[in-house]
Amino acid sequence: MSNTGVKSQLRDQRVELPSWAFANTGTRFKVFAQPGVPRDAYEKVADAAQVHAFTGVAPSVALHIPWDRVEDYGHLAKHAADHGVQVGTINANVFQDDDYKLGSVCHPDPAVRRKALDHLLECVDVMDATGSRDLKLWFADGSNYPGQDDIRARQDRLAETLAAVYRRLGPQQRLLLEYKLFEPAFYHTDVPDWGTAYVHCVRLGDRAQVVVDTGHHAPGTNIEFIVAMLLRAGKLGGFDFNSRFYADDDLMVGSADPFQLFRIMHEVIQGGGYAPEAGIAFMLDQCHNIEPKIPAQIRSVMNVQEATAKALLVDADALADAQQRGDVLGANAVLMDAYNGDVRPLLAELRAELDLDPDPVAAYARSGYAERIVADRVGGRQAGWGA
Ligand code: LRH
Ligand code: MN
Repeated sequence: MSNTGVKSQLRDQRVELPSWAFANTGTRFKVFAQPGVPRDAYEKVADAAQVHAFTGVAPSVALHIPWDRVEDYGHLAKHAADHGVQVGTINANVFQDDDYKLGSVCHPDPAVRRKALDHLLECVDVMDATGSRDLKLWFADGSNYPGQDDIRARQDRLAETLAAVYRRLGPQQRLLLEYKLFEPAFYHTDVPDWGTAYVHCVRLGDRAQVVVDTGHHAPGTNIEFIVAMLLRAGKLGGFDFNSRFYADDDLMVGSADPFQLFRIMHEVIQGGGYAPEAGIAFMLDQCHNIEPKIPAQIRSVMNVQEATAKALLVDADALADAQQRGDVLGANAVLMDAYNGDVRPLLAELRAELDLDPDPVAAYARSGYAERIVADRVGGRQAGWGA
C-alpha cells in the first residue's frame, strides 16, 4: 500500500482511553500519588481530551463505575463533548465490595449474585444516559484452593447472570466479556481464557463479543493467534491494550513488546478488523504508577499508531505469494521488512496534515497544561482505585 493509502487508513484510527489511567494507581505495595491528578470523572475526561488534542486519534474515554460515578451522566457526556471527546465503553466493577470475597456473579449465595446483577444493570442505565455502545465485563471471580467451590456450578451462575444482562441491552448496545488467566484468584478464574469467554458469548448472541486484554495471558501465549481465531469467528469485540514483562503489569502498550503489538495489528488488518465499520474497540487499559499520566497516554497512542502503520505497510501480495510458494524465509522477510521500517516520518507527516504538532509529547509539554492542573487541583481527594 502507498504511503498516501496508509495515511488515509491511519486517519480512521480510533484509540479509546481508560479514565482510570489518569487517577492514582499502584500495586499492593504502594500507590504513589502524583500532583495534579484528577479528583473526579470531569477532570479525568478533561485530561483524556488533552491526549486527543495532541494525537487526533483518541476521541473517546472509557468510564469505570463506581470510580467515575456522577450525579448526572448526561451532563458528564455533555462535558466530554465540550472538550471534543465522547464517553465510550462503560466498565462494571463487581470486584471491590466485601460481599464479593467468594465471587460476584459466580458467588454461591443468590443474594450476592443479585447484588452483582443489579450493578451490571445500573451500568446499562449509565450507557443509556451517555449514549455508550459497549458494556465491558471483567470478573475477578474464581477460587484460591481446589475444592473451594463447584467449577461447573459457577459457570451455570455466570451464564444465568450474563443472559439477564444481555436481555436488558438496547438494540445498538453490546456486551464485551473480558477474560484473564489469574489474579486476584490464584487457583481458578471463572473466565480465564478466550475459549471460556467465546463459549459464553456464542451462547448469548450476536451482541456479545470477547475482549482481548494483552496482559491477561500465560507467558508465551501467541495472542495474535487468538485474535485471528476470534476475528474469523466474528467474536472479537475489542482490545484492552497494554504490555507486560511478567504478569498483568498494565504498562504502556508496545513498551515491553512492540513486535507483539505489530503482529497483533497485522492479524487485525489481515482479518478485516481494522476498518471502523468492523466495530472493534481499540482501548487502552493501563496504569501509570510512576510516570506522568497524560504524556504516558500520548506515548501509548503513538505506539499503537506506529505498530498500525507498520502493519499497514506489509506488502500483502508479496506475503501471500511467498506463503503460497512455501517460501518460509521470504514470507518472514516480508513481515520483518515492514516491522523494521521507520514509520515516524510518515506519522509526523500525517499529524502535520491533521494540523497537529508532529511531536505530540513535546507539544503537550510546551502547552503548560501539566503545570496548570498542578496549580488548579489543590484540595479535594485525588481519584484512585479505592482498593
Ligand atoms: C482487570 C482489568 C479490567 C479492568 C481493570 C481496570 O485486570 O484489565 O479490564 O476492569 O483491569
Ligand atoms: Mn483490562
